[in-house]
Amino acid sequence: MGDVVSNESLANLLKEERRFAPPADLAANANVTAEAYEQAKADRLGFWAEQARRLTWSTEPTETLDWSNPPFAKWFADGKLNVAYNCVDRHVEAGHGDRVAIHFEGEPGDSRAITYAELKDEVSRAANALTELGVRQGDRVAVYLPMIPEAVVSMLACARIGAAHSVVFGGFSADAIATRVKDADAKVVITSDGGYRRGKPAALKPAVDDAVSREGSSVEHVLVVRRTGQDVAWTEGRDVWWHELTGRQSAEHTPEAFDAENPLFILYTSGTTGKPKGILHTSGGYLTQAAYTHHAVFDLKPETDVYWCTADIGWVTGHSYITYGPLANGATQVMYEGTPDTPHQGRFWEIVQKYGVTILYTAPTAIRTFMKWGDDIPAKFDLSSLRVLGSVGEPINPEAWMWYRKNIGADKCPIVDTWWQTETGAMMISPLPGVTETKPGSAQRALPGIAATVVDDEAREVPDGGGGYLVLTEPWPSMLRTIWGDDQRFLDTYWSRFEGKYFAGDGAKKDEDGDIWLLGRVDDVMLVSGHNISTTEVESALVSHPSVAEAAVVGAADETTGQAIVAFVILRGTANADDEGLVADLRNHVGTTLGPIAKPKRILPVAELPKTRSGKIMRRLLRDVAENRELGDVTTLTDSSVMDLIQTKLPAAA
Ligand code: 6R9
Repeated sequence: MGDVVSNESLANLLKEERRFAPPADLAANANVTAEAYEQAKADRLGFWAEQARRLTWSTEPTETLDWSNPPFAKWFADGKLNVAYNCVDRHVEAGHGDRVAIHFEGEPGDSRAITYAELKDEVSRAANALTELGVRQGDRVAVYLPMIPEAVVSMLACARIGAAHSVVFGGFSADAIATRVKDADAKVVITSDGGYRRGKPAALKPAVDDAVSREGSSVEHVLVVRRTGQDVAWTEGRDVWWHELTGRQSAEHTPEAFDAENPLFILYTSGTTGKPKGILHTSGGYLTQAAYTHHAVFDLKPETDVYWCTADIGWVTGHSYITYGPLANGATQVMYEGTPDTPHQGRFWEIVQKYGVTILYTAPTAIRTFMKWGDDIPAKFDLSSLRVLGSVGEPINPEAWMWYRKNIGADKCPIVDTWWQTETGAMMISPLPGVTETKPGSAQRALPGIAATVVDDEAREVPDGGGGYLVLTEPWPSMLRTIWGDDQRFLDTYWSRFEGKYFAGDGAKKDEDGDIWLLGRVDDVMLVSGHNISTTEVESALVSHPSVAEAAVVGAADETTGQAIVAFVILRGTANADDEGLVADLRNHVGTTLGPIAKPKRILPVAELPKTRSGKIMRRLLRDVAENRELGDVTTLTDSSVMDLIQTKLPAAA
């Protein structure tokens, strides 16, 4: 599967005719206009060299890109900078020390505003603390924390001393921590006693204790933030309280300049098989693109905007669009610890209202959940401060897009559907809010300075209207530099499918205007009676039915058709799961929307779908269920009990 995405089949099942022009006032005052595309096209490297000047360099780079040993890129290689200085100190020096950097909202309702001046002190103390623990430039530090300001402070403290961080999702198990800590050879782990999740304190330190007590662990110290006050086991000599250690440090710390290619972080992506890949990002190029895209795609005005990205810090979205992009740009942002339904289903909208959020960045999975909860919930809050809405993580179904625009964006806010990956480091394909006439469900076109296209099996660029594989055809500043410790796997995974092009692993099509529509991972594409059908399109067709809140579609082995389409659906409030007529109705609805070939063979109503912590549906687990196989690796699931529930739905070999 996956290497057979042909032109005529994948493309153009779904017709979407709706168009939304940018609001006139936004367009008139936009940070970035259509000219940027022209400028970058005329001189791509010159364009990025200019964007690099958004940063403050101790030594200005004279060389933009060194591509002498592709695909191992060096950007701004002879430049030197300190990433934390760029995210914090320089804003204080520019007179913005009193500006709030982070409005922290804890799940239990505690809140804290941290100004740039305070952030500078905290990051400096933490940098001094890590230095006291023996961390040096080039070392690795693992971070296993809830969504609290110390997560951002920890990342910046590492950056400040030139050490690379490796953030591990607070929801992952001891096994996941152990393999990641070992692979990165981390010296220190920063964790907390626990965090608040669904109204209760949830312990974190026991998983770290378990992971670092294993044989051969490289970890010398565990630095523990006190968040919940719950009891923790303590290993003398190894464990250190954050508040004690940072409390006795000086708030002065002179940031040292490091090479642009100094490693900034490693972030592990699970992938579908094999051991997690440690994606390596470096400093100057990464920060340039994170800052530029945050400025351009959200039209950020640091003096007036209140920005909120709802991602977890353990996901790349949290790295680039909570920590690095917004802080490099001097933004004021909201950081929320908990879940969207604690203590009630209007919590997100209450937060938007409380802080006057102007830019909201969230994921399709969250939007579909809000749709399921009902329009009346956001309607109770004042959301009039919002002016730009973002989406990331999965293709956004046109129905969810329309709901987001209408119910959250008052039918006026532009939606920027941003396609990118852990590997790309920053946004690559997205509308620009003051420029693009948006189309529900399309990420549209490569950002200025980025080269993306869609190719067929033979690496030929498909014409407008065609479908195939998404590839990136020119290096970009925030590209991954390698897979930590495994250059060969880096080459094999991304650079060997199509010569000289980066293979993203996503299916995509181009519409008649040349705009790009993402169709999901190529591993998920189904082959039914010789036709490639994208899971995304069948799911979008199902979600466009008034009874369906969410859908996950997989291809299961089938004797006659090769694969048969099996759909798992979550119904909206009033729909009845035992209603035979409804299932027939849904099947016909897909038939009329996409064509008879796309009709699911089976439709199974379920209560929940298996998802990763970043909200992506784990289709391979559903495929295991649909094919009556034992489940594969479930360690990156948010909630593994979901699979038990789904399996009981499925009588063997139905
Ligand atoms: C940022 C992030 C990357 C994969 C990517 C694609 C999917 C992300 C998307 C999208 C369609 C979008 N993806 N954004 N698909 N439209 N706007 O999610 O990184 O966790 O590494 O996932 O997510 O399949 O290849 P990561």
